[in-house]
Amino acid sequence: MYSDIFNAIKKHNEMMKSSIPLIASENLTSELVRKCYLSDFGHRYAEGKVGERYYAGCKFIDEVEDLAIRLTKKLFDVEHVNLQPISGVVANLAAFFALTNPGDTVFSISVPCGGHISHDKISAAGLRGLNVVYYPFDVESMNIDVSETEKLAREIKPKLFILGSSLILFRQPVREIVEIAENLNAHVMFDASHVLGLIAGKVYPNPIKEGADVLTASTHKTFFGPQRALILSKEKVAKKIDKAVFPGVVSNHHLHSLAGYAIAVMEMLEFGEAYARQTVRNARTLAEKLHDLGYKVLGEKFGFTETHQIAVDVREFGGGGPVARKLEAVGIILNKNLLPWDPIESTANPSGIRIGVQEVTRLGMKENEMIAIAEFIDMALKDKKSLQEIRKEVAEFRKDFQTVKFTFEECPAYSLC
Ligand code: DSN
Repeated sequence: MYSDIFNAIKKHNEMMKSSIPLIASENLTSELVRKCYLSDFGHRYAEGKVGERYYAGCKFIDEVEDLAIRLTKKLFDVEHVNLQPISGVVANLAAFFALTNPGDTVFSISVPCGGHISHDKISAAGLRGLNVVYYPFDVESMNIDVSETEKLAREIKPKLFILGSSLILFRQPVREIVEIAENLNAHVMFDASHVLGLIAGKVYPNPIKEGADVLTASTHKTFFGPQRALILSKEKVAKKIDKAVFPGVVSNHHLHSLAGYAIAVMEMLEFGEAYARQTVRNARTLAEKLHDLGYKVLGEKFGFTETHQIAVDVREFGGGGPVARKLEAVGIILNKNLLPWDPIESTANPSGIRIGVQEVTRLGMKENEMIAIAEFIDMALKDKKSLQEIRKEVAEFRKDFQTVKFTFEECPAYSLC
């Protein structure tokens, strides 16, 4: 029955309302963005570019896409923008088609070191027939080892350097990699899915300004958008990127969420800097508190984090699998995560957990709430109270944070059902 679907959504909303959402790849959209999802744009097709569509009836869709492109150029100060990829993996696949040929060697960050699956053989890079070599990686700084990379690059001569990660604690050495790439006549792309909102908010450097040729990103992690993606690039690769997106890997580009994305860019232009600053402050506060409570938070020598993320080695508590399940039982929702020393096969119970504070920041939480969250985690993992008792306290704590902030009209976090 159709009511089963709405009941499931209702129960999901109730669960989320009383929980602390800490998945680093998620966020909430404002009601203004959500309204766009319900519009007739979601029933239409608009293949092609603004003003050059293959379908009639697109003149108002053109207005929206044109404005979204202009605002995105303003926000990121870039030469070229393509807003048509419908997900981060699709954006990466398009970038690989534009910048490489099958059989080319590319550098990427391995999944245990934080890289995204689409940068690897099992996903988009493999589908393009690329030979993937992993960057030498320094665990202490949780970053690429530039000098070892330079030596290896001279040997293997990659055609593309892929930067950006799913577990990204610190600024990656874009300028240094660009210098290495220039000597080899190779391209550099940065997958900014996780840090797009931090780039928009000017707390994370813009990789295009640092010399990368292409930036791909999903638009819904630290950015305020619905689930879709974009590609920013220098003009010199613009034509190849556009062709790889359409007719390459995208047909229709989901126009209701494109309209929602346009609203999200306006929100970012207005509120992005305040939001990004608070997000990084929150991440540092939570990391420091967890460290004070005795947890093995990665990146200690470097201040734990420069992003929305924190990584914790939880092997002494049974590993990331049992820890994520126990925290879910008290209403703290996060994910188990591979850490650099983990074999790729250990995804069921890796060493770590990854924590993202971008969503709780959008709900209006600040430093004091980060300290409370660290204490809830500690209570649960050290069995200081029963799980039921902590679950109740988490729900009580969450009652004060039920609206989406950093938007033109503050709105309920969960609107359907
Ligand atoms: N795998 C997602 C993440 O959680 O980072 C992104 O696709």
